[in-house]
Amino acid sequence: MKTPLRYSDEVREALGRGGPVVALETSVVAQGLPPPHNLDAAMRCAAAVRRSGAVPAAVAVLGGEIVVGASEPELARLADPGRRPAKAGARDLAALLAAGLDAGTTVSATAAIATRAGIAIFATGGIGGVHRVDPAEPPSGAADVSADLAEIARARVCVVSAGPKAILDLPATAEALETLGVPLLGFRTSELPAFYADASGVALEHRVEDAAGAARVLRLQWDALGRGEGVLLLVPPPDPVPREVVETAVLAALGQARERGVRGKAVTPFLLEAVARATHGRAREANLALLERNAGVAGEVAVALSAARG
Ligand code: PSU
Ligand code: MN
Repeated sequence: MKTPLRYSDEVREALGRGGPVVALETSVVAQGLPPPHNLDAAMRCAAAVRRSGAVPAAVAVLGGEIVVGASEPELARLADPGRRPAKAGARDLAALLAAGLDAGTTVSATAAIATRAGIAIFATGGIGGVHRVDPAEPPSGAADVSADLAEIARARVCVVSAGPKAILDLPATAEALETLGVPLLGFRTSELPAFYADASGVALEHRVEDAAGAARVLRLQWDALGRGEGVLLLVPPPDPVPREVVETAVLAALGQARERGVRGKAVTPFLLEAVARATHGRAREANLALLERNAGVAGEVAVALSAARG
């Protein structure tokens, strides 16, 4: 059976010559941001990758096919909530393909597809992680942990993000990543960035000062040491919101999610939208800016890695 992957001409050509390519996730388009911000963000990310000298490859599931290098009309189709695109984690891919559906790909699905496609670098806004536990609930032992974490641990990709989303339990997410053996690299920072918040309070042991420094660590991790884990490159958000402002909005959002009984895949999109509303759009502005910044840094790292590997 052949892999149901369809490449854009530009992406196929770039991969064929070992050129720099950056995969972009699209759950942020299909679920993470409302129109018109979602398509706008996708176009801004693609442009940022190009400015760095790399080729953008938006990844999506469209009509039962995995597209690597989705076109603007294809992204517009995904950005239309009326078409009810699914949210694809890595485990959903086979079933969604069999059903012939459309889906935005989360970090976990994008990591799995990038590995399959031979793309080493990908950009997102914030990764999923360990959700906060409701202190009012009895401990059930069934914590909500994003599939992003386990998938990054088994995919040889560098995920460029502004850290785990601020709606999460950041210290617990950092601990989970340590257990999974995923290296954390600060990009000119020694503190774990907190998505759109300006601080997390979680220290980072390792940092790099530029894209060449990041590429050196990636080559040591994968080429020299033969490690199979992905690497998280953590880029501070360019236009952050004060931590206290985010925290107040997150607590209110968590309360609303609890009242409405929001569960499963709907939790993250619900919380992001509630925080955007509670901050009068301020959090969304920060989200859009960091998405573009991460795509640009990912492009620089892809260029450096492709040059170093010759
Ligand atoms: N970054 C953003 N907005 C998003 C996401 C990332 O700025 O919506 C998406 C990513 O696709 C990530 C997903 O994988 O949110 C996490 O969802 P969950 O917590 O349900 O695993
Ligand atoms: Mn979850």
